[in-house]
Amino acid sequence: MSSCDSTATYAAKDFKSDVKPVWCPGCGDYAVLSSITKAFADLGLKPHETSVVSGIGCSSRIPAYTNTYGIHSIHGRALAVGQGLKLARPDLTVMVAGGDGDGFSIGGNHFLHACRRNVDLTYIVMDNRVYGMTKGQPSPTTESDWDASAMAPPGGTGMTPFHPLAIALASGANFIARGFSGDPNGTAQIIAEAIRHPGFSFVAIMSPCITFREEQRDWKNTMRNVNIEPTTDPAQAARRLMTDDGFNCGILYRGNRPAYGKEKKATNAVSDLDREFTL
Ligand SMILES: Cc1ncc(C[n+]2csc(CCOP(=O)(O)OP(=O)(O)O)c2C)c(N)n1
Ligand code: SF4
Repeated sequence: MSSCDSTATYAAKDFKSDVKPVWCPGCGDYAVLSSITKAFADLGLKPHETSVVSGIGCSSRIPAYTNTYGIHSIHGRALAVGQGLKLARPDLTVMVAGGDGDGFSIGGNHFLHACRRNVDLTYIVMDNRVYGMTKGQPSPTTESDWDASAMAPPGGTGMTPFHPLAIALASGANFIARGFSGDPNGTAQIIAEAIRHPGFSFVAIMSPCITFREEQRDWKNTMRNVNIEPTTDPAQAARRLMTDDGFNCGILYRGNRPAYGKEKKATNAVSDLDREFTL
């Protein structure tokens, strides 16, 4: 990260690194990167007070492209790393980001427990309903009959897709929203609200993989903003989510559970750790 002035204000471009993304031209993740950097700037954050943590996947390359602290961690473990970082450094704004394979398949158990633990961080999943980086295998959010890739079984997996937002709600997530890469400004606003909200905030961003799911280009005709007041009632949110067709964008649930660790500050003093491990 280049040096930062703690009195300066930073624009979205200042949160982009000099590394040129290697994503396929037209990948939705370019717009998600812009929404994230716009949200950081709109909130008046500073690069040296912000961090982006990811797993592995095309979408998980995002820490390299942001001019903040960053950890490009291990496939499926981004939330474990991000929660540890936030507990050790509560002064940092922590964003965890990655794909649907990373977050809901190998990382699925971390997702459930991050929702209920409620550490104050924002989790962005760029959902393209496929494993992009490894060339087109079905992910937990892939439609059960999708078999357009040589990597998918004929006739599809036959498995009911994972419903990330409903699962987040059932697991205790405090802020649940859906964005679309085709609406970068609207998505930036949602991300900014998610960062502002105390506790674990989950934002699923529908972000087309135009290489392995070309038909997702059509999402621009199906995604819609729902201008509804976010509910604080989990039962109402559950009804909304279970009757939702997967294309409603906006903040769908905003709970008010206190964030984990507000009272229990993590200590990273070496003497305390030494004492804990003394036999
Ligand atoms: C432990 C481990 N298992 C498997 C892999 C192989 N792998 C790399 S990325 C990936 C899936 C990526 O899909 P997703 O998270 O949806 O991200 P996308 O590439 O679509 O953005 C897999 C299975 C790995 N790197 N490490
Ligand atoms: S393979 Fe798909 S997800 Fe990966 S960079 Fe290309 S378009 Fe994006």
